[in-house]
Amino acid sequence: MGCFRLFMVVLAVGAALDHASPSLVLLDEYWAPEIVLNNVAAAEVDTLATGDPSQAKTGEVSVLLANDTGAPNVRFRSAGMVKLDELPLGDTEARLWYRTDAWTGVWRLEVWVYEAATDAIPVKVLQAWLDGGGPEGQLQPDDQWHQARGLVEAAEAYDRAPKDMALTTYVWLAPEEGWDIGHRTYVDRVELLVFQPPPPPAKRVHPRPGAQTDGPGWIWFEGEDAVQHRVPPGGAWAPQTEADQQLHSNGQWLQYHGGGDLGLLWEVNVSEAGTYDFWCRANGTSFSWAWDADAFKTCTPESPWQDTVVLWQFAEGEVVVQWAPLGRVELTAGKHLLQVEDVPETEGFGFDCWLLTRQPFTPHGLDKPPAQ
Ligand SMILES: [Ca+2]
Ligand SMILES: [Ca+2]
Repeated sequence: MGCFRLFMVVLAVGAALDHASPSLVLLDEYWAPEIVLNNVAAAEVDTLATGDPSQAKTGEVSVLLANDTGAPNVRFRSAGMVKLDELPLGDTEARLWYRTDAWTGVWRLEVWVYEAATDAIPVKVLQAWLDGGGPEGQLQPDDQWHQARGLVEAAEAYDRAPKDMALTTYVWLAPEEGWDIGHRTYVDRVELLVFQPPPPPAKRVHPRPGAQTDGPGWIWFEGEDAVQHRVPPGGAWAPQTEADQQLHSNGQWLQYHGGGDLGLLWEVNVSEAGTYDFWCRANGTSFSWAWDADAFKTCTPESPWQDTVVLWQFAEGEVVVQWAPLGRVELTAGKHLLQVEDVPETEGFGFDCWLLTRQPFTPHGLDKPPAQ
């Protein structure tokens, strides 16, 4: 183990910190030193008995490790069970709280497990070099509580250990440096934190101006396939992840948040003249629309929006996408223009898709009317 390795570990941890999930606590309120080496004295500390709550960082109990010579080297029996397949390598961090008056070594935290079918004695499956926050990962000897952290990697028995069963666990604190420094060092809450990788980001959806999907008696077209619009690029309500995109027809909508004089225009090619029910899937906003040279009609948040899907929730509200029936429209065969104006200037809007149908239609998310 060298400084380079420790440095890499610290870098990787910093990059992953934003996506931590709840942790698996291995040691906190029960400390049972089992193997004690290198002249360390190890004793559970019950702060209710000592009367000094500062001797524990979490709860009431910690452990005190003390050396006059040697180094703090101790294996604990752990109350926490571990399932290795819940601790993905590269996405799991080991953490512990420490408070030392003088020890400036570096600890390697090892996780040992016991599984009788595999080995007759506990074996080492995981390890992490802990960055104590001092120079080159050393502990900080200021007698204050600090957290030491390190990414977990496989140790020698990892490959043969069962991955899908809960295993009796041991935690070994092994000193890497810092020999023959007299010290008193408290340790509390040893835990493993699993990072969740960031969700897959949204993929680019390229506009196809004038595109439409024709079924028997219906025409479906996407908001984002407008033939013209006065909507700036970007916009705060664009889907950010693949999961966001799955809530939008064609993975996108034409949206914006804040801005004046915005307008939108779609074109459809009607193959069969007739009377169509006209539906809009949007965010429940107000807007005016007109087919060709017809008079503008108005949709408002009070219109009968339905089939609501919540896209994002914020402290001050939520963004939804939902369907609204906009009445009937008589269309001849051939090309027709749908014009939308009067979208809100200060509140956001988003148009996901439109439907013209001569079939009965009950909105259900992204479901198009039957193909037959
Ligand atoms: Ca504790
Ligand atoms: Ca869409």
